[in-house]
Amino acid sequence: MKPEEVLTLIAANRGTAVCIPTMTTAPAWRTIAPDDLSATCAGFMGGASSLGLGIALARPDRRVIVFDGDGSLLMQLGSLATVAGAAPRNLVHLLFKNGVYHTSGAQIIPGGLTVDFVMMAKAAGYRHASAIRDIDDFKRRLPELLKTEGPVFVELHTGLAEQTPMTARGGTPFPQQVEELRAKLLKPKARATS
Ligand SMILES: Cc1ncc(C[n+]2csc(CCOP(=O)(O)OP(=O)(O)O)c2C)c(N)n1
Ligand SMILES: [Mg+2]
Repeated sequence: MKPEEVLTLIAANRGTAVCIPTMTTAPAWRTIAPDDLSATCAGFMGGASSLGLGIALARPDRRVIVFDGDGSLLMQLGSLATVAGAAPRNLVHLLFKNGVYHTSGAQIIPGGLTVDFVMMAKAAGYRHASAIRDIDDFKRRLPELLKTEGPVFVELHTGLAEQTPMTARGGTPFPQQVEELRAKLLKPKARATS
């Protein structure tokens, strides 16, 4: 699957979900879904699901969709147990499995494409974990996956993105993204009554 096609389908189906892109999904998402409810996990390999978990726990009324990288998840495998242990019903953890550290030069990740992240997520305790290899299958299953009780994990077999954060630099600085997301998500505080 082309990551850009996957992201385009997510943009069409996400509704009011908060999205957390990282690595090569970040520049593509900026183009496909500008100004939406999202915060990019930049630089912190394996941090996307933790960022998503925090938002999911703070806002159980909203879906949170994490777009993770396979090299990043390998670096923070413990995050699977953290997410499963917290058991957020509204979290969807999508893994963009391309077999390489594309952002840093496309070096092959440990195990290449053979690592079975679905088994790992299931073993950690995710309520649902499955793999998708075909874009038509993804299109068909996505609406249901976004409604499934989480934590949901999906290993998406993708090719390489057209851009990486190194070839397409820019984007809103992280602290500003957080401020903007906070402003959009926070309801005005109830005024104190005397
Ligand atoms: C601890 C740490 N080591 C190395 C890096 C450098 N680095 C930045 S992105 C990246 C590769 C990310 O690969 P992956 O998560 O598979 O995402 P992809 O680029 O393939 O979308 C690396 C090694 C880093 N940011 N942090
Ligand atoms: Mg990768």
